[in-house]
Amino acid sequence: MLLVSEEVRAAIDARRPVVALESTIIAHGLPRPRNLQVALELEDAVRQEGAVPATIAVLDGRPRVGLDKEQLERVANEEGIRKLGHRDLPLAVAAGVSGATTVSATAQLAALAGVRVFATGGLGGVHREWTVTQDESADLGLLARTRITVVCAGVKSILDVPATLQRLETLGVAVAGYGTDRFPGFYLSDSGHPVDWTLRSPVQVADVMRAQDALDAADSALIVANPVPQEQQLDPGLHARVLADALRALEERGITGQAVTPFLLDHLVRHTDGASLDANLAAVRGNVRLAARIATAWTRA
Ligand code: PSU
Ligand code: MN
Repeated sequence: MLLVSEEVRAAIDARRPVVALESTIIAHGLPRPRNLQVALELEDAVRQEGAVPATIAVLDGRPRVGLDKEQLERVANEEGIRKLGHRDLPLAVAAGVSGATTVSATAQLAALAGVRVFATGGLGGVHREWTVTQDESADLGLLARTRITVVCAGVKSILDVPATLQRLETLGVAVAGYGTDRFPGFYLSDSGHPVDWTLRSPVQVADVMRAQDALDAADSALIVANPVPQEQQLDPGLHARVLADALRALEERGITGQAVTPFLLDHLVRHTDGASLDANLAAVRGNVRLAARIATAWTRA
């Protein structure tokens, strides 16, 4: 049922480095037409680092690992393309529809295909107002039982970051800062919260992955939290103001469920004159390059 592109299949079989990329960020996380450019640019960045990109999505009911340019264009431009978490995958397949995959769905399909390293922007997590809405991204539960290494700039700052870190602890998901002892804040280099572990090279990350395979029977993930460079972060004062605004607008409009994250991200882009987009892109670019280097160290391990 899973369609793995020829290039990705050949790389997996030859144990050459592959990096999985999600498609929700393209379809629902970035404004058009910039989104297609970014999708192509991220694939390029993976190649420049000597790895093979495997962007993941569902097209006409077929989950695909590795998209060609035309398929990437569909993800970026198709009107009404759905957002699919992992629970949606069987429903989308049976209905024959197309959808972009979130972190949870992408991680599930990547693991199924045998891709071990995955890069994204920021993970989903526990939303503010959780006590009322019970809104916690399915990303967390899936990462608790999927053997994959996710390189991200922490969790999205629109979330309740300390609550999300606590959930990751409870769920038994390993978290390490990359070159930092601070948990990154997506648009910001530092979320204001510490991490217990710091990794400083792709080889060190690969060592942890090997140890996971030897010791962890739960098949949980490894989160490598890689901060956006400080000179490219969003101005923290602007971030705080616009985010407060965005959260107010969310409540006023009564937006819930899957629409919450895209609404907040879009609000930040529009009310920071694109500065949040620049920070988001800087973070994703850094993550994609690091993921390629980790995948390389992993295939050599
Ligand atoms: N990171 C980004 N932009 C995004 C997302 C992550 O830089 O749009 C997406 C991811 O696909 C993540 C999803 O899995 O947002 C979380 O959505 P929700 O909160 O509805 O689970
Ligand atoms: Mn949610």
